[in-house]
Amino acid sequence: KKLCVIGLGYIGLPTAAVFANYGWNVQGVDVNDRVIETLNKGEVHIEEFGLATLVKEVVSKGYLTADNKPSEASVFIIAVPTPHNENLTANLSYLISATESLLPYLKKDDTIIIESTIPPRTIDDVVGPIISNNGWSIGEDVFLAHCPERVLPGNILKELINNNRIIGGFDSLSAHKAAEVYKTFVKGEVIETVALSAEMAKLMENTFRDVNISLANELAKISEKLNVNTLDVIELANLHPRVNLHTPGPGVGGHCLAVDPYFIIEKAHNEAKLISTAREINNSMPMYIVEQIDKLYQGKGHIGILGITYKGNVDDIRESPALKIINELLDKGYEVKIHDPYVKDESTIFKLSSFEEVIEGSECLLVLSDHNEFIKIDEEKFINKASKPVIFDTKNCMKITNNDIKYINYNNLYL
Ligand code: SAJ
Repeated sequence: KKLCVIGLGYIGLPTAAVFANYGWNVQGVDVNDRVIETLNKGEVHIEEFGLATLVKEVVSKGYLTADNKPSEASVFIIAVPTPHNENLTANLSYLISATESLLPYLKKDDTIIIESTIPPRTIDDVVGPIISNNGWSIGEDVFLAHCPERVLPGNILKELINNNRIIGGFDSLSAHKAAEVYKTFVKGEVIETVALSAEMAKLMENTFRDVNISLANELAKISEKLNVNTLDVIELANLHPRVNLHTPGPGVGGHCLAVDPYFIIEKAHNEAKLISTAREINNSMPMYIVEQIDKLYQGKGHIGILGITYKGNVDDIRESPALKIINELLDKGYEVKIHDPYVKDESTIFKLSSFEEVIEGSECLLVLSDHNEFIKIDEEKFINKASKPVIFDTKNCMKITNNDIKYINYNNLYL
């Protein structure tokens, strides 16, 4: 059983490692030589809970190897990024070149699976034709399916195995073939459907979450007008058995929620009104946070940033609202120091500092990611070193006990 995984990022690498752990002979392919070198040493280039141990094990046993081009396999899985272009349409160039790269190695009865998130109709209109134009009859000679990944960064290894899996076939035999592949380790349900439904379901999952978060962010803005304690309201409303308001924050980041809704908007611009508005609201939040800082500090002061990743306990800063907030604060003339225990210096243009450096002389600690490390901080040290011990916790993640610290979150921001 030979499997080739093209794209060794946040999804491809854990997927390759899990298949290798379940008895597949896996070849990982990436265009980045550093990724290949690291992996062949049994090491990982991304931070994900449990991944380093698993990779070390499967590489040392010889079940997982990495290379810069595919080779023959019975199953090909493509997990390359689908970023958006400047005009917010999907950039399918990595997906197209990954598909083309496997054509020379394709043989009868092979299965090709696209895990990358894609706009509706991409399997039928883009990937399918690349394969059939090469002389293959899909559903007879070779098989093609979209099996969108739905795992939560930070909990990927567990969710890969336990979540339900949607298998969208180009045709029903393709769906069946791809389902068999995932049944090697998926404990959740493996549901066969058509490619278009799988594409749309994946996008709607993230869009649902984005719209729901925008509702919470809108509530935060309404609360400012009405002097309402936002977080209390959400907690109370969520006591209703059929209500699940999400949580307001500094904006929505990451490579999924902040990107995927545009794939629907691109294909149904006039109809996707609520989805577009939700994106606008969530995109407005970084500026909204800066406005709150301005109200408190009128454009000058030392702001210490805690956390720049798009969410807690991950090292990913893609589309992170923190980056916009920091740039804006710097433009306005604030002195900004930044601490993030998950981010390596080389992955950001900003200079990173230790917690001690950040609190030194700070007028305000602005919390932008809910890392576990921030739940409890050394409050005494903060009080002693800060110029004013104020915390603005946009993620409502801290437990502050000392009353000498002025602690602000969405509950008391406007009081
Ligand atoms: N956020 C809020 N308020 C909330 C929840 C999240 O502001 O109540 C923010 C986070 O801080 C972050 C962003 O939203 O900036 C996205 O974080 P997330 O934890 O909601 O999701 P991701 O992007 O890490 O992963 C999502 C997941 N999708 C769903 O839960 C529907 C995951 O299951 C998908 O596999 C992943 O997108 C993906 O790859 O598509």
